[in-house]
Amino acid sequence: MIKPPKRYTVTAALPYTNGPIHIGHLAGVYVPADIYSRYLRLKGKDVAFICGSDEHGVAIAIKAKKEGKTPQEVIDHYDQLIRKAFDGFGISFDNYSRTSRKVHHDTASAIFKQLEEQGQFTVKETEQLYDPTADAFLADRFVTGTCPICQNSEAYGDQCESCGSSLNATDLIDPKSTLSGSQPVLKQTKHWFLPLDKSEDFIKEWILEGHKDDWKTNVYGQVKSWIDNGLQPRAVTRDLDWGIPVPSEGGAGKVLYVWFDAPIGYISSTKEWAEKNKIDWEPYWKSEDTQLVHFIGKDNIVFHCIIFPIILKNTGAFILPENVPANEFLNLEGKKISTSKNWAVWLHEYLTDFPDKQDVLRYVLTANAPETKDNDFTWKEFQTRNNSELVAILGNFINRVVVLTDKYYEGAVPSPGPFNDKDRSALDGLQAFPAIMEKEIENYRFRSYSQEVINLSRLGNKYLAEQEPWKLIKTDPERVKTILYTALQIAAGLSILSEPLLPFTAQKMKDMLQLNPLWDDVKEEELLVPGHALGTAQLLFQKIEDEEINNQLDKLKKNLANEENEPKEPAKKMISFEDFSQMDLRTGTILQAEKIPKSKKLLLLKVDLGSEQRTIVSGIANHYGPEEVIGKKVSVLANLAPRNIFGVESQGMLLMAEDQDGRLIFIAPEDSTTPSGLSIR
Ligand code: B3M
Ligand code: ZN
Repeated sequence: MIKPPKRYTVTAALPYTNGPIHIGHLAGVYVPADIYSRYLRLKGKDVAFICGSDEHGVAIAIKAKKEGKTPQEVIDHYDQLIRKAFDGFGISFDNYSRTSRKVHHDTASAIFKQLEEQGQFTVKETEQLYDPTADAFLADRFVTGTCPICQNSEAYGDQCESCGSSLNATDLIDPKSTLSGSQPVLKQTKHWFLPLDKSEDFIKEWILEGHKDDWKTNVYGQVKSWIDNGLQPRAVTRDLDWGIPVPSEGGAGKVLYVWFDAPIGYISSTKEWAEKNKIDWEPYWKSEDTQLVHFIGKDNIVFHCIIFPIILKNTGAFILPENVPANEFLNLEGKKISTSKNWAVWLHEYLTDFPDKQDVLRYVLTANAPETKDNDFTWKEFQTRNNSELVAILGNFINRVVVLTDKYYEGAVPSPGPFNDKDRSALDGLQAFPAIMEKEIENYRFRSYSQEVINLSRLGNKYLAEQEPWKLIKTDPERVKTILYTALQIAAGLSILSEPLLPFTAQKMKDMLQLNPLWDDVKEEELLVPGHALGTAQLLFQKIEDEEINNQLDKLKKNLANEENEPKEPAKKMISFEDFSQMDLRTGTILQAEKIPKSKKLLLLKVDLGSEQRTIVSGIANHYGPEEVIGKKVSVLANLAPRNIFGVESQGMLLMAEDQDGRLIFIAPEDSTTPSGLSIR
C-alpha cells in the first residue's frame, strides 16, 4: 500500500496576460484544478494550489505593438482582468503570482545558471530569420507565412493552427515579418540548446513505462508520439527584448524562451506563497512525500510532460509530477473558440451578464468537460442543465427540506422515531457517496463526480416524493419527524460533497443548515443533531429563460458578423504577372490515399498529372479520410520544390480553400471528366 502523500502541490497553467480568459480556459484547466484542490482541503490535506500570470513571450510583445502600448501596460491590464475573473468564479488559488516579478526572474535565472554550470546546454550558432527593417531577430510567432503542409496562409513560425503541425520558421513559404511586413532574411545568431534527445530514456522509463496505466490516454499518447518521433535539442533562449535576460556571457539582447521560464513560475509562486505564510517552500517541490499534479490544456502537454520535467530532473533537486491530467479543447456552438474572431464567452462578460450564476457555469462546464475528447458548449445546454438539473433536482430538494422544517418545527432539526427500511436505505445511500465521489475525483474524472452530486440530490428528492411528509403531517406527525430528520442528513451531506464543484451554492446550503463540516464527516451517522437550529431558507438557483440565452447567441452572431465584415487585407504582398506565371498549376486526379503513421493531420497521396504521377503529402487528414478522396479531381502546384515531410518526399502541393468554419475544401474542376495534367492559367 503506497503511503498517502503528506502534502499536495497542485498547479494550474499560467494564463498569458495578452488577453482575457474564456470558458475554454475554465473547462480545460481551472475548474478541474479547483475541484481537486477544494476536495483535498475538505479531506483535511495540506494543499498548495498554485498559479500566476505568464507575462513573457512574443504574444505579449506582439499585442503591445498592435495596441501601441508597452508590454508592461499590456500585462498589468490583463493580469488584473484575469485575477478578477478567477476570483469571480471562486478559483481558490493559495497563491497567484506573476512571472514578471523579481522572485520569478531570480528563480528562473538561478535554474538556468545551474544547468549551464552543470554543462547541460549546448551553445550553437544558428541561422534565424531576421527583419532588416525592424533590425530585430524574429521569434517564431513574429513570422507568418504559408504552411508547407496544408497551405494555410496564416501559419506561424512555430505552429500551423490550421493543421496543427509543428513548424520551423524557415519552413514557411513566403515568410513575412509581423513587425514590419517585410521579407525576413537569414542571419547568424547564438542560442543555448537543451539536449532533450539525451533525456529520451528518462522520459521512456518515467512515463511510457511508469505511467502507462494511470495517465490519461490523450496525454500518454501525445508523449509517446513525441518520443516515437525522436526528441530534438531545443533552444531555450530567444532574440527578444521582452522576457528574462539570459544570465550568461554573450546573452546580451537575448531572453529565456518563455516555455523555459513559465513552468518555473510554479516554483517561484510557491516560494512567494511560502514566504507570505512563513513556511518552507522546498518540501512542496523537493520532498518525495509530496504529490505534484499539473492541470493544463492539451496544447501544453509537451512542455509539462517532457521539457519541464527534463529541466527539473537535470537540476537533480526536484520531484516530478504524479499526474498531468490534461483536458482536450472546448468548442463553442460547434465552432473552435477564437480570440481573434471574438468567438468566445469571456469570463468577465459572463460575470456581468449572469452575476450570481458562477456555479451554473462551473457545473455545466464540468458536466460537459472535454476530458477525453474535444467537446462543445451550447447556450441551450447551459439553460437545460440549469433548469432541469440544478433548479429542478438539487435546488428543489434543498428548498423543500428547509421550508418544511421551518414550517413544521420552526427551523429546528426534529428528533427521529424508529427508522424503517426506506429511511435506512436513504441514510446508507448517503454514507456511500463520499467513497463514490472520492474515486472519481482522485482519478480526475470530474464529469462523473458532477453527476454523482446530481445523483445524491436525486436520492433525496426520490425519498421525499415517496414518503410525502406534506400529506402525512396531518395523520402521522411523529413519522414526519423521522422523514425530515433523514432528508436533512442528505441535505447536509450535499452541502459538503458538492462544495468542490459548487462552492457558492455549498456556502448558501451551509448558511441555511448552519453547518461547516469536513468531507469524511458525511460517513458518520449524524450530521445534523436534533434541536439544531437552521438558518433562513434561500433559493439556490433560478430558472434561465429563453430570452437570456437568445441574447447570448445574438451577441456571438454579431461578433462573427463584425469579424466577417472586417476589411480583409490581401493575405500577401502584390505580385507581378511574371511572378504568377512561374507557378505551374495543373489539374490532377487522386489515385491513392493513405494516412501517415504518427500524424493525425497528413495524408499521403498518389496524384495523376496526366503524363506522370506524383507523391504529395497534404495536411487534410483532419478534414477527409483516405477513402473519401480517391478519384477526386484536384488542382496541384506542380513546380513546388520537393519537401521532406514526416520522412516522405512530397512533390508538389494540393490547392485547398478554407471556409469560415475552418474546413478545408478542394479547389477542383467541376466536370469530373476533366482530364488530369491540364495546365491551369
Ligand atoms: N501560458 C498558457 C497557454 O499555452 C501558457 C501556460 C504556461 S503554464 C507554465 O495558453
Ligand atoms: Zn498547416
